Amino acid sequence: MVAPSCRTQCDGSGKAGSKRVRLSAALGHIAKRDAMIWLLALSMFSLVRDLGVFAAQHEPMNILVLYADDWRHDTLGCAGNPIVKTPHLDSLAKQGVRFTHNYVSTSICGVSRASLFTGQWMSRHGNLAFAAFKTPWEETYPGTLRRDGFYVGHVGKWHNGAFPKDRFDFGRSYAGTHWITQSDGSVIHVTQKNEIDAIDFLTQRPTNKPFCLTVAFFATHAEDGNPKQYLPQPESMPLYQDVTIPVPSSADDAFFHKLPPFIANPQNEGRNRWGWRFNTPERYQEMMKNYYRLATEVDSACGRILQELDRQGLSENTLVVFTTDNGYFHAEHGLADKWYPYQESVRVPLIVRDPRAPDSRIGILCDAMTLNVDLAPTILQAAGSSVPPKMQGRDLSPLYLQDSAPEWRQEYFYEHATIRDKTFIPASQALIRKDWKYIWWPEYEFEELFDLNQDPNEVNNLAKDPAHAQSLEQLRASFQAARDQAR
Ligand SMILES: [Ca+2]
Repeated sequence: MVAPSCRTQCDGSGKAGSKRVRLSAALGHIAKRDAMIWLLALSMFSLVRDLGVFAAQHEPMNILVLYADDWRHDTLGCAGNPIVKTPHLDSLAKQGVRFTHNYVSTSICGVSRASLFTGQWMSRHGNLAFAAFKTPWEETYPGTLRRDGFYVGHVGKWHNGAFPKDRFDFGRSYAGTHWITQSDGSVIHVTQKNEIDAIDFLTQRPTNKPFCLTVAFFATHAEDGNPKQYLPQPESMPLYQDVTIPVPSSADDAFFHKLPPFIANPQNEGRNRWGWRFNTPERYQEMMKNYYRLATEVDSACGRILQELDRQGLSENTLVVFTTDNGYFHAEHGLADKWYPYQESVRVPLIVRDPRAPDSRIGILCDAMTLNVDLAPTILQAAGSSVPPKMQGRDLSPLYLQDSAPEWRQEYFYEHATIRDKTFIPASQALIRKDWKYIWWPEYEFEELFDLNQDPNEVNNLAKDPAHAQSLEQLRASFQAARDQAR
C-alpha cells in the first residue's frame, strides 16, 4: 500500500476549479446585482463551513448518482479524448475530483450495477449476469438510505432481474432501445426521458427529507438487435459530421490474432459484435460518431439535471457522482463491447463533486486505484449512514478531503462469469495492477501476463516467458489471495 497522487488538474489556465466555478453555472440566468448578493451569501456560507460549524452533521447530504452505460475511461473531453464533447461533465470534474484510474470489478451491465448498489464483488452479491443480486436490500445504498429517512429514487436502466419498484419512493425503469413509444403513442428518446424523470424527481420530492437519486442512463449502450446499433437524436447529427475518428493502433488484425485462440475466432461474441460495428472503415466512422453523439446527449442531460440542483439551491449540500458500469472496446484487439479483463473494458470514468471538499482539493486529478465497489460506502459515509459490514469497497472521501493522501490499494481482483457458453463469452478472472496484469481463463486453464509499462496495449503475453517466471509466481499468489477475499 502506498499513497496515491492526487494533484491539481491542468486546464491551461494554471488554476484549479473552485466553488466560484461551480456557482457560475447557477448564476447564468441571474442578473448581476443578484449575482453579487449570491456571491456574498456564498462567501458567508464558506466562512461558516470553514469555521467547522457546517450544518451537514445535522442535515445529511443529498446524493445524486449520474450513471452512464458503456462509457470507457476516455469517453470524456476532460480525459483527453480529442473528439467527444462533454462540456458539462468536464465542468463537473473541475468542480470536484476526477479519478483517472477507476476500474470495475466485473465489466458487464447487470453485474457491475449490482456491485454499485451493494458495494460487493460478484462473488459475494451473487448476480452472475442479469438476475437479482442475493444481498439483502437493506444492505444496499438505496435500501440503507431509505431506512434512514431519505427519499430514494431510481430512474432508467435497472438490469438486475425485475425492477423492485416498491423498494423506491420514486421508481421509473426502462431501457433497451434508444427510442421509446409512450403510453399516449408519442415517441421519446431514452436520454430525454432519463432527464425528464430525473427532474420530475427533483421537483416533486418532499422538501423535508434528504434525497438519493440514481439516474441510470441507457446511452451509450447499443441497441443490440438493431443493425444501426446507436440511434441518437436528429438534433445531434451535425455533431462530429466533419471529423475523422482516429482508429486505435491496436485495431489491426495482427493484434486480434495475438489474443488467446478461444477469443480470436468468429464464434466469440466480442469478434461477432466487431463485425456489427467496425469491420469496414466507413462503418467504424458511422458507429463511433453515433456513439459519441449519444455521449454528448447524456452530457447535456447531466448539465440540465445539475442546473436544476443549482436552481433549487441544493448544490452545496449534494454529493454528485458520475460514472458508468463498464468500459468498451472501440475495435482495440479487433473486438467490440466489453467483458474481458483488458484495459479498454475495465477502466471507466469517475467524477465526484463533494461540497465538503476544501478549496485546495477542488478540481484535482487522483490516480488512486478506485473501484465501482467503493461507491456505495462513499455514498453512505457522505450521507451520514452506517456502512453495512459486508460491503467490501472503501470510502473514497479521504482521497479528496484530506491534504495528505491515505495509503491505498495497489491491485484488485477482477471476475466475470461465463455468458451462455465458453465459446460465446468465456469466464475470466484477473489480478490487475497499474504496472502488471495477470489473467486466468478458468475454462481453458489459460494464463496471460502483461507488463503494462512496456506493453500498454496488452499484446505480448509473458506467461510462458522464463525471464518473467518470478513475476508470474508473485502475481499468481496475489491473485489467489485477492480472489479469496472477494467472496
Ligand atoms: Ca453497460
